[in-house]
Amino acid sequence: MTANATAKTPVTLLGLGAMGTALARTWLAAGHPLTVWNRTAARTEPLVAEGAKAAATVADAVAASDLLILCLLDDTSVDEALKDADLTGKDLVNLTTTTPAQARERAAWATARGARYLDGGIMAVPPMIGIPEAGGYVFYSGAPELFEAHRQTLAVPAGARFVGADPGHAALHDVALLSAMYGMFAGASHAFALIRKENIDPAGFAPFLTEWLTAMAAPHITQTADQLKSGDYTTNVVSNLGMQTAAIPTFLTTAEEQGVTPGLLVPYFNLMHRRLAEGFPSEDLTGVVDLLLR
Ligand code: FVH
Repeated sequence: MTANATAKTPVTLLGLGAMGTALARTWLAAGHPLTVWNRTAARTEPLVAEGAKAAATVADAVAASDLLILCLLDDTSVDEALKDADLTGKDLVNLTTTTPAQARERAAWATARGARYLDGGIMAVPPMIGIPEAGGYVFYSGAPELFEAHRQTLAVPAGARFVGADPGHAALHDVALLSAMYGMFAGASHAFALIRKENIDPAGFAPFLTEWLTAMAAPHITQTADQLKSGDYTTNVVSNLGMQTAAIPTFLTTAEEQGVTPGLLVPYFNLMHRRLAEGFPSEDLTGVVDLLLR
């Protein structure tokens, strides 16, 4: 072990899937003493060759460091991995994707076992880990003092963004952003389907789609946030609900002409119609947000 390594916080990482392995390599490269455990032990071998210690059991892994980082498949795998572990005095950082309620339950579960708890939601795919210019980061929430204590270590693989003391908020931010992403992917799928049977090169069409979505995204998101905060959905409206709803038949008829099901868009259009019918033609699309709340 080098002098540099002794100065860095020892880390134990449980879970060496695609993401766990990418995370592990960054802590090794940064000189952190790293102990790894994985259910399928063979996955530890490449990392051992790069300088990690492999723990044969979860108990050995937990005993090796005060800072334990989990990157497992789901909440059930966390249960299975840690069911017999003694977590007294440990700092637990759980990067496993969960729901906000699961994160809150896990925080209470960890506290009852004598551990401090921080939850994380990873906003990156494995190739972005350890590459600052790729823009990946991790949302953290839970004990603020725990985040501060480990901020530097946590920032090694990707940016670290703390979003509050409620342990469910990292998961909530994570799922909210991913849900928006899937909505955008749905729109892009519909657009590609519309041109699919024509003599239009998808690769030539792609930059138009990217440019349009990029130009629309920031103003729409900022405006929605401002209007939700003020409660006035008619401020600074550029394209009002009445006008936008009037264009819906064009979108539906074009889909029919192109032999494309409008199924991905119809639920959104229905909410626009509903808000219009409730008497808000001068609003932006922000009223749809309220209609989504049950
Ligand atoms: N990969 C990605 O693109 C996304 C990016 C955003 C964040 N997610 C979340 O990160 C968690 C881990 O994802 P992953 O990519 O590493 O997933 P896998 O490659 O499938 O590896 C899964 C690991 O979990 C272990 N595991 C599964 N079940 C159990 C269990 N019952 N007990 C103990 N360990 C378990 C599995 O072990 P093994 O199959 O190798 O034995 C892997 O180590 C995840 O929450 C993503 O949503 C990734």
